[in-house]
This record gives sequence, C-alpha cells and structure tokens, in this order.
Amino acid sequence: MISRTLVAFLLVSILTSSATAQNADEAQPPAVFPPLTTPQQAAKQSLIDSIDVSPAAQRPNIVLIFADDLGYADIGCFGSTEIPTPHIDALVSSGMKFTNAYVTAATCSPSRAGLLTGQYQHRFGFEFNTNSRVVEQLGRGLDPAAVTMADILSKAGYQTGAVGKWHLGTREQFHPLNRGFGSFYGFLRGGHSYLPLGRQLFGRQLLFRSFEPVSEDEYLTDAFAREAVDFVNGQSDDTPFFLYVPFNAVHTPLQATAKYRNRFSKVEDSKRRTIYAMTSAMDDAVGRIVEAIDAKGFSENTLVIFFNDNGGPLYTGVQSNGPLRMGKLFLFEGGVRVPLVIKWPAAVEGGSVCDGIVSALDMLPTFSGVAGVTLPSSLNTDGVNLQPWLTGQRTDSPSETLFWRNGQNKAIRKGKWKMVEVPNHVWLFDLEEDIGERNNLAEEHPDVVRQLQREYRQWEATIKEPAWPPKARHPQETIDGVEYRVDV
Ligand SMILES: [Ca+2]
Repeated sequence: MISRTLVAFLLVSILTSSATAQNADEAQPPAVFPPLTTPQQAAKQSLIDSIDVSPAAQRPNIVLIFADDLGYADIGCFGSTEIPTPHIDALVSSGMKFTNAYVTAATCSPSRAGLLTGQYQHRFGFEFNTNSRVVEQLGRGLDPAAVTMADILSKAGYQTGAVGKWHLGTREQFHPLNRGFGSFYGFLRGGHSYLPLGRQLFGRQLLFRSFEPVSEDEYLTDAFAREAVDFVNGQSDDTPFFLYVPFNAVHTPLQATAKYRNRFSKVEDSKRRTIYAMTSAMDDAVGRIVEAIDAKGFSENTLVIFFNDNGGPLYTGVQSNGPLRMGKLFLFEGGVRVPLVIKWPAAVEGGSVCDGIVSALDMLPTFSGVAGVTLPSSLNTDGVNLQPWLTGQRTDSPSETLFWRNGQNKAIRKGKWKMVEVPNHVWLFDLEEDIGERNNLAEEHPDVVRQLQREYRQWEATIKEPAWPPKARHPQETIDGVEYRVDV
C-alpha cells in the first residue's frame, strides 16, 4: 500500500509541476493581457508613486467582505425570515445600510474588476466573465496596467491581504500578490469545492497560499474565516490594514456540512436546506472576523463592509432576490442591486440608512479618502467618495446615474428611472413606484427613453470594446415575450 506521505508528495509534485508549467509553458496561446513590459511597469509604478498621502489622515482599517451570488433577500437585514444572519444584521445595527447599492455587472468576474479598480471594467475591456478553464488558459484577466485599491492602500502604508475567490485571471501577472496584496489565501478561478477534495483533487481546483498550492481540510467558508481571523490577529496598532475577503459562498457547488445543515432540519427541500446552511456558515464567518477585530481592540476605527458580487441566480432555484426582478446574469434589478452595509463606529451612526444610489465603484474612492489618499487626476475613477454620507454630512444621492453593458444588453439608472434595452426592445421603469420592474413605461414616456438613450450613448463612447468575446453558447430567457440573450 502506498503511504499517505507518498501520496501527498506525489500530489504536491504534480501540482507544483503543473503550476510551473502554467507559468512557463510557451505552447499556450498568448495572453489577452500579457505581463507589462519594463517601460509599462515603470509607468504604472510612477502613477502609483504620484499618489499623495496625508499624514494627518485617520487611516482606519478596512475589511471588505464580498459575498458571491447571495440572494438580495437572503439575509435578515434585507428581508429574510428563513435564514437567521445575526452577525451580518449586527453590522446594520452598528453601521449604515444602503438600500440602492449596485455592482457594475451581473456576473462574478467583471463585477470584481469594477470593485477593485473603481472604474467601469469596460474601460479595459473586461465586459465578459472568465468562467471556464479554457477561457482562463487564454490569459484573460484584469488588465495588468489597471491600478487596484490594494495598490493604492499599499502605497498609503496599509498592510494588505486577500482571502477567498480571486477570479481575475490565473496567470502570474493577474495574481493578487502582483495586484497590490501582500498576502493571499484562496483560489484563482471562479468556483471551488467547499468540501475537502481528497481523491477528487485536480488541476482546476487549486487552493493557494501565496503562489504555493495547498490542500485544505476544513469546510472552505470556515477555512476562509480562519485565514481572515489569522490575518487580523497578525496586525498591530501602529500600521493600518486592508483585508479583502471575497467568500465564494454562496456560489455553486451547493455544499454544506452537517454542522450547518442541522440548523435547518425543518427545511424539507434538500437543495434549499443546503443554500440556507451555506448562508448561515458565511454569517458565522462574518461573526468570527468581527469578533477578531473587536478582540484586538480595532473595532472603533475599522470599516467593515458587507457587499455581494451579483444577485442570486435563477438557475439554482433556491436563492431569493425578494421583490427584485430576475437575478444573476440579467441587468434587471435582481442581477445588479445587492445588499451593502458599512460599519465604522468612529464615524458612522449605528442603524443609519442611505437610500441614495451607490455603486461598487465608490469603494476605491471611499477607501482612498479615509486613508488620506489624494488620487492623481490621471488615475481615473468612476466612483464617489462616500465619506460625507457615512458621517451624515450629506443626505442627497451620492450618484445620479449608473450604467451597465453586457454585450447587446444595456441598462442605465438615472434617479428614479431605470432603462433596460436589448435589440428591438426597451423597458423603462420608475423604481420609486415599481422596485419589481413590472410596469414598462417606455411608451408612456418616450421623452425619458430618448434622454436616457442619449446619455447612454455618451457613456458608451468612453468605454472600450470587449477584450474577449462572450461564450459561444448563450443562456436565453423570454421576458415579457421578448428574447433576452445573456452574454456571459
Ligand atoms: Ca457571483
């Protein structure tokens, strides 16, 4: 019988050699975004070096928790009566809840690109997902020239770390450690088993600590909580930190351990019971992270943000987006409006609510603002520094207009209006009266449609064509008798 040690050695050897081959294999097709040339790297560094940091800034710690495919109404503070989420709810009672918060895409990967760069990801061609092994082998990922919030916060003297799902490219030039993060534990692709893989271990499901493949014995959400807690415990008072925790919960595969499933023993549908269990596990993980922050005495001057990358998918059949229409993949509200909570006891009044329009794009300018960073004008951001709203100085809407594009599907929100346009059809909704996007007012308000189309064209003229095409096979849905083709 082969010993466990030998098996482990063989596995590590295989993994290490395949990882090396992935980095060095000349036979692979050229990357869409190859590593930067030396002059390009120098230009990027010079841009980062030009960032000005005020020595007088409060420099709070920042913990950005990013859920995956969470249903809009699957946490207590956003309406769930089925899944207790006391730890996420507690962020609301000691922070600010945002009821009109959006991400920049209805799928995982582009949404992360917009979040981390503070720019519409279309500005560097990141319009479509990078969701299969083949796509990722083609070297698609976050344009290495793009500056991330981790680059900026590192420059501002923050200790930076990422724990969880990266999904912004698998090659070395896209790796979190090359995008401003000082440490990384997690996986680079779009999904991962939550259960220890054992004999199922194969190339596309690699976990890494920094660049090194590792195996994991814990339920993955528990493991990410452990790693995030370890990161917090390793911090000191004299240096601020930025921790990015993109859980893959509650993305497929739907898997949960008995510990969490047993909490929902009355739920008969097995799949539903599993998603509830996965959500509950993530809530526990949030609780462990907050507890670690409290135990270290960091609570007062730490921003804890709970956010989600896109709406709950319809194809699993078990997430709830509450009153919102459709879900992941679609530009209706169910795809792009997500829960957002920001806790920051030093500045934010507990239990406060912001009903204005905010976006994932706002995170980078907000983090820069609180860190005392003045961004150079050449470092473009499409977002707004939310500090005056967090402190209660302002109560108007942080943003007036937001845009989305996913191939042939277009959407704009301007004030109360939301327009979704596909070839040969336009929907216009008044979200103040109709959050569920049921009543199409396009024929009633042709002037509004024309105005929104004009503004959309102006925005569209500022973005790039997609750097790679969508998948050849398109999911398709009939909505109000109209074919809606999803470009993923
Ligand atoms: Ca997602």
